Amino acid sequence: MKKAAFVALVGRPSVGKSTLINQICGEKVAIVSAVPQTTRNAIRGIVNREQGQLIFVDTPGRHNSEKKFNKKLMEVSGRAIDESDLVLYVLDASRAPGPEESAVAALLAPLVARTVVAVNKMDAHGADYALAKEFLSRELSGLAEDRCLKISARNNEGIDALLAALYAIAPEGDPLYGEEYYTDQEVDFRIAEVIRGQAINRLRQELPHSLYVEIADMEFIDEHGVRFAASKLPGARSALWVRAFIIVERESQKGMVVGKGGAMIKAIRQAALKDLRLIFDWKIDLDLRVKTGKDWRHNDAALRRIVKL
Ligand SMILES: Nc1nc2c(ncn2[C@@H]2O[C@H](COP(=O)(O)OP(=O)(O)OP(=O)(O)O)[C@@H](O)[C@H]2O)c(=O)[nH]1
Ligand SMILES: [Mg+2]
Repeated sequence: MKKAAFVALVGRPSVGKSTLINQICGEKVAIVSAVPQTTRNAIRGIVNREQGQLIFVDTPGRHNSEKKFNKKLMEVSGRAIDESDLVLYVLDASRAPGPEESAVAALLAPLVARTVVAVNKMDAHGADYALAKEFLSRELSGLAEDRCLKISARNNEGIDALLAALYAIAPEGDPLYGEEYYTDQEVDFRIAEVIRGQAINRLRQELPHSLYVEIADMEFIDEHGVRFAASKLPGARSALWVRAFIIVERESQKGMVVGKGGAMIKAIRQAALKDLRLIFDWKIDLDLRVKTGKDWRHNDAALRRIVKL
């Protein structure tokens, strides 16, 4: 019988969970940036090997803060852990573990029998595996020796051994997804994330945290030029037309996203289109605009829509 398991990727912000899920799946499933708390949703990436199917669930980085927005992200992470068979705990070897790392280890301690640890960024300057091991033997003491692996997600090193360790403890089961799938994300979510990724990587200070992307309208255009609502997929789709908004918290932030003479929004749009062409086969036309969603991070209804559980 083959194996099948949900594997939650868990760890502090910026340890490289999303970089890792992308390497494991061989596709850009989740957006990556140097800004902490980039991931806001549980994002699935599917891997099929001879041993069976593993469904990886990328999660928001675990951070200690009482802010409404952070608490929502922690809820997403908590739920993904609860709903998964296995946990892949990711640490950053180039940063000494502090109280926030201890909080993650304490959360995972009761789950140690179904946890595999990846000590990431072994390529980085100052990476210290011995320090990470010492931390783990103290704070995740039940972890078996062969369940802790050195990796570099960025350089694609150590991934096969990591997968082998996960398959070794995965339960038996039938695959949930057909082999042709590597993610189950909706088209509109994926497009919004690609745009957000390109925006985050170009903007500074508080802006990456202050923005989200909303797909306002989406139509497929068939080979005869007939337009269809995105929900009614025509057989042959030759093009996709999308109108999206980058939404910021304050009126004063709009100008920074638009840039001088519109240069910033133009660069975000072009880079997003380049990414989207790699993901989708269709020709994509993107109408990208900026608007204000006042203080959306403090608004329950907005948060429910943006950080879906
Ligand atoms: N040197 C090095 N950098 C890495 C590695 N993996 C990820 N990074 C970098 O670390 C930063 C954060 O990577 P992400 O994959 O977005 O981290 P994350 O854990 O998903 O972060 P959140 O979504 O905010 O929780 C990016 O700048 C990555 O390029 C690695 O193996 N080595
Ligand atoms: Mg991430």
